[in-house]
Amino acid sequence: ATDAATTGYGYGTKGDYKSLNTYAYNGTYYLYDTTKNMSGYIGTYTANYGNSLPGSWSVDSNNAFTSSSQGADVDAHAHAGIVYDYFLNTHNRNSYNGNGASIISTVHYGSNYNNAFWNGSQMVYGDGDGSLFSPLSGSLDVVAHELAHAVTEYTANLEYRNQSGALNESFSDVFGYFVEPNDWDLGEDVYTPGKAGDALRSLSNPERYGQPAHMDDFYYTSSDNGGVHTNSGIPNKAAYLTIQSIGKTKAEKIYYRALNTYLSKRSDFSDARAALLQSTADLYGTGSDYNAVKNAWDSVGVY
Ligand code: ASN
Ligand code: ZN
Ligand code: CA
Repeated sequence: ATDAATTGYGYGTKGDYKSLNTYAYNGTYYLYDTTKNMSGYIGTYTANYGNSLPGSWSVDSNNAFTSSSQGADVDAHAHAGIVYDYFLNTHNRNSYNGNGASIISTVHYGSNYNNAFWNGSQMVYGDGDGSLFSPLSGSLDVVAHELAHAVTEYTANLEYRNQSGALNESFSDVFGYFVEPNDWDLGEDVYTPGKAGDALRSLSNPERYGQPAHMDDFYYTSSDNGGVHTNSGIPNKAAYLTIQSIGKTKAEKIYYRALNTYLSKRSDFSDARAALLQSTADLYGTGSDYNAVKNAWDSVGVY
């Protein structure tokens, strides 16, 4: 019987060809990537349109994951690898726990499910209803957003409510940008597949999607854990202004250091400003970069 890491291929939800790290076992091929330098592995499962987690391994009989129903599996597996590589190569962080933990994804969760989430142990992706969303693993920035929630949980552990929750959301969006920096939008690849040019959120223009971009417009609500997906627009806009000013290469180091070193459970927007300023000072001194970060947070009314 064969029992070995191997390379397969498949097509993503958009029909794009992707090489896949798979594993052959007794004549079946698994979306099971053992090629990373981690104690764990990257594994992709399917819930088969139900709600049990993790579900069953995503497998194929000939290592060609080419059927249209396998597109979500292919994308989740390949995108998880890309996000893993990003944190290792850019931040020297080995998986979300910094210690090589396995990265598990489940696709085909539920029926017409218009969301994706980190459940504290793994990532979960719906297929969308085909109108509001296409299969959510098809978006690299969505996958990065969800895995960044895991990184946040193991670092600052920002409490998922009110301002700390909006920061938690914002760091996930900002890492979504850092992993896929081709535009300022989040989720554009899977949001309203029948409509071009829109997205779930925007870092550069939060207002376009109903989010505030300044403390004057902070949204007080008891829903969504105190508006965590709304008020994230404020720190998102500060991140956009920072990146515009000092560039991605410095900004991503600053954001990671703030999350990993300075922020904690109850941190609020003011604490984020202070944490990012301290991180900037540590890494790049108190000159023009420091002033750019200060100006960004001044612009959104957070002091
Ligand atoms: N997709 C959402 C998110 O990651 C799910 C949630 O509300 N937690 O923020
Ligand atoms: Zn989120
Ligand atoms: Ca994007």
